Amino acid sequence: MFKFVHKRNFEIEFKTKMMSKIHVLIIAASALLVFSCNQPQNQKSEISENPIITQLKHVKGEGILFGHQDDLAYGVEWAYVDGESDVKRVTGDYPAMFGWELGGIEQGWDKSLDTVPFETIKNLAAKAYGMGGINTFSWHPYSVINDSSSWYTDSVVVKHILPGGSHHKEFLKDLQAVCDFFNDFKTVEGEVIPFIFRPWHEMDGTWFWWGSELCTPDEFKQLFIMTVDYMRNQGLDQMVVAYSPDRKFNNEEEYFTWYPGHEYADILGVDNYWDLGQPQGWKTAIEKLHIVINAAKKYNKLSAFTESGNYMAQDTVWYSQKYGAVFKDSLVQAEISFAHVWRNEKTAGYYFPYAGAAADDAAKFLEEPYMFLLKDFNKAKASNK
Ligand code: BMA
Repeated sequence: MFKFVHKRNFEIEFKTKMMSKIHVLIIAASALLVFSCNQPQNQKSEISENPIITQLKHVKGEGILFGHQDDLAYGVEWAYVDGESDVKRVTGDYPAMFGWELGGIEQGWDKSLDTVPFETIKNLAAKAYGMGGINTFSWHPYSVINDSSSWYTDSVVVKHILPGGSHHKEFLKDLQAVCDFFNDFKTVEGEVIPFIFRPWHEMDGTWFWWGSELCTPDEFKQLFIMTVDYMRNQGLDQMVVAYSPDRKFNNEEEYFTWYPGHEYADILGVDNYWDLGQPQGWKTAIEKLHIVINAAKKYNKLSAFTESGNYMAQDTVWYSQKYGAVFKDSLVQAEISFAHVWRNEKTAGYYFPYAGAAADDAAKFLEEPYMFLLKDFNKAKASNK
């Protein structure tokens, strides 16, 4: 079993009135040396970081993990073909990150709202883990207030599902279904599989019932905290949490408007489709990522471009020249951990090109040495820095 301990920042204040700064430094350094020499080895091993965090830190600056939603389950021209993947068809390799959707699990459905059976998700995600990949999960639940989808924005929901709210208990049943899924997400040998959970994303937008027009920042934070606390109390220590607003912020303060606090987020992300659809929009996308990166650096978090994609390959040079332009930026290359694009579905729309000129363009972008597919990621993990 893993034992994960969340790191906290320790601050030490030195009183400098009576002593010179150099004097203080010498004393502090000697004290640290004596302290660390006296620590028994087993005390260190108790603090073990989540393996996803360790891996992402290890490859940071070397490569950005490319991710794709539902990649192993279906593509535009196929579904449930063992070993198949649109990213692999186009590039010759699997993505390094695999995204999955849990919406519908709270309804007691066998399949997600994107029609993938939950058992299949579990098996394919375990397979992805076995191949060396990282899994990230989103959840677009129906609301317990009106039994409508995440995209139904005619009713206030959040405040009613918080502790003390009229539908709190009902919501916890929904959350329990998510916990049950993760508690059963293991390898065939019964090993717990670490995963990223990215709940309540794009809250700064207005298209979800947890969006900015239907709850206050404080209510949203309570929702996020309640969700993560509940899941951690279920023993899901293998979970890494991502905070992932849409692109509607212009500075760090705005970025953190909905932030639940450092204890509740390991990865600072941003979803951004919009800017990359605008002329020169990649410049804006970089600006947004810089805000995320600088915040992550300040608070010792990882940063990620948590969602994007080009709808139906409408722009055949989007991958190399729009999205691709973002990752040419040196700060982005040095700091961003992963870049995830949305699913490939024929009628709902695909976001990674599966054939033709746009697919060649995506392949070209993914040949960049700093974009990691699965083999690149596995190779980098194996190397000692
Ligand atoms: C959206 C679309 C929907 C899908 C939802 C949840 O962006 O792809 O078709 O149901 O995400 O995955």
